[in-house]
Amino acid sequence: MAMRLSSKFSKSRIIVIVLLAMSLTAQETNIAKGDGDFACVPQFFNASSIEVIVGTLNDGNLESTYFLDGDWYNVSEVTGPPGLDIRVNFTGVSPGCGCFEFYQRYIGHSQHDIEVQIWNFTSTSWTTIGPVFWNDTANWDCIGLGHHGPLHFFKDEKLYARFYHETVGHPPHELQIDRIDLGLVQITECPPDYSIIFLAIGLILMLAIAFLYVRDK
Ligand SMILES: [Ca+2]
Repeated sequence: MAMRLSSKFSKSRIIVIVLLAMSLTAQETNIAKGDGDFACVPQFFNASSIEVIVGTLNDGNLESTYFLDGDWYNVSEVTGPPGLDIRVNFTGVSPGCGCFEFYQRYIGHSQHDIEVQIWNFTSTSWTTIGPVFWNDTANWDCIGLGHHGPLHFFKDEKLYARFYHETVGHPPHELQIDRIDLGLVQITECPPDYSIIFLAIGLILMLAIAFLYVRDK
């Protein structure tokens, strides 16, 4: 039988069958990666609380951070150190990949910056994920939580963030924030990886085509 199979198949026919099987597996591999209509769609969470630990609250409240509407949460630095400490807590969030994003304007100084930090439940310490630089023009910042699912940032569906000016502050400096949210792709809701299943289907189809070809000859 093996001799008969090899004698009946030209190289070009074998290549066509193999390409067909590879095409099937490649299509599903793309789906598993999250392309197209099957992509993981991020969820956006508003903060559940915001509190000035260090600094002077000039204007705004929690609701000010819900919408991009010109209603700003506005805090001035103090001499410190630290010069500023604003806690932003999220509840009802499950571990996932994503970013902490906010629309802000930092009226400060080019040599000052504020760090965005997330509470690490594993090390029980703050982890710096990125800076907020001085800028006169409001802009979006989206600071990633990590590439592989930062599970240590989540506990009991909670995540704690803070804006922190570690060094001495300057009272005329202000951090103004119009919107804050946490954008997450929930790991458990991503499409399963069907690659292995479709690889098997592709191989079975290839063998079936080969069988029919030999039988009909
Ligand atoms: Ca607002």
